[in-house]
Amino acid sequence: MKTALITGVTSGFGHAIALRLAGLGYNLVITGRRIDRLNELTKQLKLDFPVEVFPLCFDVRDNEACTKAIQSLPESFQKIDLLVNNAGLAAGASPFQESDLTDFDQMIDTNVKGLLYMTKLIVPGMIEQKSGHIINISSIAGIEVYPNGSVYCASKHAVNAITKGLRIDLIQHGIKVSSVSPGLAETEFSIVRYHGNEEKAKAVYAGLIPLNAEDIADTVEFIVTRPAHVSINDIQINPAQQANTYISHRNSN
Ligand code: NDP
Ligand code: 8X3
Repeated sequence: MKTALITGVTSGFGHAIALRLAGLGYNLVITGRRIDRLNELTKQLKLDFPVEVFPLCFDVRDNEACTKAIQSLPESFQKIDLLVNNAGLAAGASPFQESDLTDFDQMIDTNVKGLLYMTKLIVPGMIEQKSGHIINISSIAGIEVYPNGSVYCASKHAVNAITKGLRIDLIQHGIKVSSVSPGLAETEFSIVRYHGNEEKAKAVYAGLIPLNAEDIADTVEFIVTRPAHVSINDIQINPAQQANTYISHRNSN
């Protein structure tokens, strides 16, 4: 049986990806900061699927915490076949000059440095076993830059550069590296971005049917179920009503 480590399973994409991979028969290492949600998901996964699950509660911004968490894995969970770097966020949606530096730090530290810390910890094992797959959850924000999103977009552009670099450096070790770049998707993402303002968060999706977490789990399932000789490098997925960052066809009522 293969083992997948997914970061950020306490909500949204990560939660759906965990359930989907369990359905595909992966044993799981699941991570996040909210212990109650982590424990609840662990219980659900163990009840619903014949898989082993090991929850790890830590903040991906803290390299020491990441290292301790990975070192604490029991032997049966130490061989990671699939790493899904999903934990991430946008914080704030204001012009650069009006934005808060702590929001900048949080996005760069989570989306870029957290992803680097986790990848650095998992890659040596994959090199040793001469196989593995890393899926980075990026964003349409890694492809286009939109108003009031400079640092979030920068963080996801960085994710794309890291993805491409890893793909080049790890190919000799039989490790696949993929990215998934969703457009508008309704999870807790916008509530987090607007610091808990649910009205502003809801308005992001007004007049269109956004992607949902299951759509992203579908995409991850497609990527991991290709034959060994096929690598899905990058997938960009949008709601049917979103052409790009700037053009969405929204219903008027
Ligand atoms: P959610 O807010 O629903 O989920 C984010 C997850 O990331 C949570 O499980 C959260 O767990 C975890 N997380 C955030 N910060 C940290 C941290 N410092 N340490 C550990 N875990 C952390 O958002 P989504 O599911 O939508 O987002 C998942 C990924 O998808 C992100 O990388 C996001 O940028 C990307 N994305 C989202 C899109 C969208 O429109 N929704 C579109 C494109 C990409 P906890 O709080 O428990 O730590
Ligand atoms: C989240 C999607 O459009 O807000 O990554 O950048 S968007």
